[in-house]
Amino acid sequence: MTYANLLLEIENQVALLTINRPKALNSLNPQTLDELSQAIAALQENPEVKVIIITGAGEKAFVAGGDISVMQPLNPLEARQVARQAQQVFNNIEYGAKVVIGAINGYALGGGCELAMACDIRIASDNAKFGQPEINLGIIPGWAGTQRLPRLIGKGKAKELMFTGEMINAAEAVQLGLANHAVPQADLLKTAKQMAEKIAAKPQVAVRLVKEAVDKGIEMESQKAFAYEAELFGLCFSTEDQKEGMDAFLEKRPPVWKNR
Ligand code: CO8
Repeated sequence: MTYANLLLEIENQVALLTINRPKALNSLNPQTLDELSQAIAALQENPEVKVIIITGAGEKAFVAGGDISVMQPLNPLEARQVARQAQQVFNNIEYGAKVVIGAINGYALGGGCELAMACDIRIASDNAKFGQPEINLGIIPGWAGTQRLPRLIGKGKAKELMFTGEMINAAEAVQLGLANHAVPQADLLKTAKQMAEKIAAKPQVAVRLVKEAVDKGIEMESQKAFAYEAELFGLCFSTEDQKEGMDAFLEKRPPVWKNR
């Protein structure tokens, strides 16, 4: 499948999906969002892919937000529809089966920061800038930023970023827990691929269940979340990989995962 505004490479069970509109700093217009939706859905189903990396084309931007020229004339119902549409795409990233790593290679602003936050892990290059500058356009974040940002960094800091619209750099993002690591730009994709391959080499049912336990459990009241974790923990004991992992440990040999 080829896309007008995305590039896709698959190597060593890792898909590298690049948002490719560098002239508009990879801002997301409806076509790019549609393509992102299709590409994510296809990669979630592709048995050759275990981990997905999302990045932006060029050295300047991951994604500089929703395309402001497209948003400018929207009426309230259209704006609500655009908000729901992108939220759905980002939900398919956060709640989909595969691990998604954001390789944040520059500006991650507005909808770009919201896309980054839907990823499971964010690795930032040293030139990255994160922010929710919607306030400067007279709007609020509409692609779940008001919800994912406080969940990631706490209410106070999230409100400060959204009230002021100020950008933070990669080191500040790491300090706040918005990015997992900051690396030199030249090392960004190598670091993301190494992490992706490390995760791809783990037993995939357990990887998926970690993701489900965290993403669904965090939305629940704690006693229900503990019970949910116990259910998923029990489910691990229906897999061949649980037997293999424990046999291998006791036999003092490396495990051979079957991913089932
Ligand atoms: N939308 C459309 N075009 C953009 C965007 C954007 N978000 N960001 C940059 N561009 C375009 C510029 O217009 C410019 O185009 P051209 O060359 O044709 O004039 C080109 O990209 C390069 O940008 P700049 O010349 O501005 O580059 P600078 O290095 O001077 O500045 C910045 C870089 C600081 C990133 C600057 O471009 C900027 O401030 N961009 C806007 C950032 C922003 O406000 N993002 C949030 C947008 S709102 C959003 O994401 C909300 C999503 C939820 C919507 C809910 C549904 C309705």
